[in-house]
Amino acid sequence: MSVVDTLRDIKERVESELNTLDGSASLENLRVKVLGKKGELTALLKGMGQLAPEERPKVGAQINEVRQWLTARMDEAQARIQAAEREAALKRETIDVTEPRPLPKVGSEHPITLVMNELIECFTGLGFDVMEGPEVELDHYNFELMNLPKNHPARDAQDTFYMDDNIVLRTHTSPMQARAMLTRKPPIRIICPGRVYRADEVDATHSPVFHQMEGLVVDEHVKMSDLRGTLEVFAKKLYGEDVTTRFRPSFFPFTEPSAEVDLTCVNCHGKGCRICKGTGWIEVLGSGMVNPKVLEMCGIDSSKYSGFAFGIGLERIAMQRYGIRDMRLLYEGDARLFGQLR
Ligand code: 2U9
Repeated sequence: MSVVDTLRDIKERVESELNTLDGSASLENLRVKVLGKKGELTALLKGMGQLAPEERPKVGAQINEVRQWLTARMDEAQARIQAAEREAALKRETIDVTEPRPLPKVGSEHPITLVMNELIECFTGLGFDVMEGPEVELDHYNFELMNLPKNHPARDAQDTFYMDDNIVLRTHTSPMQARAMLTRKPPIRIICPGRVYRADEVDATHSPVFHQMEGLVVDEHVKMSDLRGTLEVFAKKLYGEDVTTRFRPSFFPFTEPSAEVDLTCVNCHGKGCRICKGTGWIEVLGSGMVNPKVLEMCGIDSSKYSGFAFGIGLERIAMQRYGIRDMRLLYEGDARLFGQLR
């Protein structure tokens, strides 16, 4: 076949192959096969040695012309193929923002936090301030000012963790109330929520770390009926209008007189059931009139002022409210439990 025929043949073949290419890889193969170092066109150039010297310039020019033509056609094809490939990739990789996907797992606030916030809401609505303070306390604030001198038998019930003889993990948030009395003038109306500690064994109803909220009111003419009225409002806000309170005599060194406060059982509304062990009442908190000795130790004139105080264990409220039977569940952080609570 003459060089001219071969060139025509190559042009026709390349032309038809360019129309049926299925991607940039096969275009590259074609380019190498025709224009590469060992390609068909290079072979033709190498074969020119066998031609008559006078024919060489003409044939050389023809081969170069075809090379330029082929290069231009392949560049065109490359641009076309790359555009198509980009288009296909865009289609393939498009994100469908309307496609439903699994919802992220959402937890909730901890049951203790839920209860604490609810109580704070209730008491701030009644005009109480919130006061927080250190969990590591001086023995003086935690015990002495609360009328629990060293060797007092009631210290047994509030055994705690001693850093040294004078520094303890607080057993109640009462030290903050002592600080309030020492630094403020009556009228004082505060609640002190927070974490407290006792040297207790862990079981379904006890933990060495737990939470409470204490309240304190000091003013002129504060009476036990003010305590009862305040706790009645609290009971109804928290559990509903048909709930009422029952006071039973009790003892705390820091209050005199002292009372345990029961609320109508929310489960049976006072009829008696398994939850209230048939009594119709549920024990919820402790309270009393602030012991005049405590007032005096905290710099308040007990002949002019009186006060009431109460203490609420938050774990117990959370367990009643959310039907949690074992206190340990509150500290395990299992999202399956907390995810259910709102
Ligand atoms: C001052 C004077 C008196 C706080 C009080 C209780 C009764 C009480 C318990 C409730 C459940 C502790 O968390 S609990 O186990 N507390 O029964 N707390 S009166 O009395 C005070 C506080 C501060 C200055």
